[in-house]
Amino acid sequence: MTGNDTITLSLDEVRKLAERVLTRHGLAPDHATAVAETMVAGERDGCTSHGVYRLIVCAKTLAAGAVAKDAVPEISNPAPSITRVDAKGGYAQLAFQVGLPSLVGNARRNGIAALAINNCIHFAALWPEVERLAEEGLVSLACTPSHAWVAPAGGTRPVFGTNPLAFGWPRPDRPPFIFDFATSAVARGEIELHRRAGKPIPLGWGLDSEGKPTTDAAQAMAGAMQTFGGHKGSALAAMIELIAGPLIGDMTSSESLAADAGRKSSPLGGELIIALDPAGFLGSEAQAHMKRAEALFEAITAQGARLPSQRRYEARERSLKDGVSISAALYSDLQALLEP
Ligand code: NDP
Ligand code: PYC
Repeated sequence: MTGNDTITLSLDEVRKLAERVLTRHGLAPDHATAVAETMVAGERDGCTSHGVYRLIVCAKTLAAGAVAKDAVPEISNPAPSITRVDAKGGYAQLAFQVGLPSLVGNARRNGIAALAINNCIHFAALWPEVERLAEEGLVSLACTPSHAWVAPAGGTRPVFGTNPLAFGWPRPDRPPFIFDFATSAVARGEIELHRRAGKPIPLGWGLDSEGKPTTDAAQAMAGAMQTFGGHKGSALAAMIELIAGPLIGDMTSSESLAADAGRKSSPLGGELIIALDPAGFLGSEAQAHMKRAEALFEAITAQGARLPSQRRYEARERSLKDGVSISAALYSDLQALLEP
């Protein structure tokens, strides 16, 4: 359906469009299915910085030869609770699917387990992964570096990636408690969407090339993005560089940007996912203690504050019923990606 400035698509139409664009650019079908699904999820849940707009980024990354289009992820278990998946230069989504059963099995056996994904191209939101683990009854954390675009608090030159951190907590008879955000003030994708729409960005998101605060999206992208929460976001960004970089034998965001060699492709490197099984900590008392967490959520919502993921679940409900609207300009750019 077409409005003046927007096009409404069913989720199935979004999925087909994403798969067609990805396969048209040479991505193998198993990767295309896995990658498209995360874009559908992003669009469906109103997380547009990681929805179908990412097809433009994928097309550029595929055309630059920066991603292995038919990589076969290789799984190993270097220690009893640790799963490693070498993505072999392919997108992270399929590598996650390959590592998931081992991560879940190890967490159930040992109470805590980790999955290190190495050598992957990563452009995706992390909440689909922690949400998937919550479906298994597991608490989890996920993080990944990206490209060095973000200045440390007090500095003016990029060192960190936008380094997202996601957390998932299963809830009895309800969707899980999930948060997932960049440790920069906002994801770079959000700044790019402002640039595309010709909209200014709020102060606090970025600095221009001379280190001065700017409201110009293009200048912030050319200069340096800022961390959220000053020194606190800066420390978390550093932690993510370390635990999803050197700790798992993979790249920091600076190394990823250097490896990109100016191609402007998606980040290359690793991701760390940690899963905790309440039953491993609590045995037969797990359910009773997990129920106690509900009082915490109630104390938040009872005063009119909202839980992270609440907006996303509401958006999901609407999208499942009515489909999603994307701007006519973006739709036209996506159609252009299908041209020979
Ligand atoms: P936001 O700053 O929008 O923060 C998103 C999180 O905060 C969501 O969990 C959101 O819940 C929650 N939230 C927002 N507002 C409120 C509120 N008022 N009260 C309670 N909770 C709130 O997102 P970012 O721009 O930082 O990140 C967007 C996405 O980008 C993430 O999914 C992240 O994984 C992805 N990303 C990926 C990168 C990569 O390298 N792969 C790099 C950087 C980011 P809700 O969804 O319900 O609004
Ligand atoms: O939006 O910051 C971002 C981002 C980086 C890599 C994937 N998304």
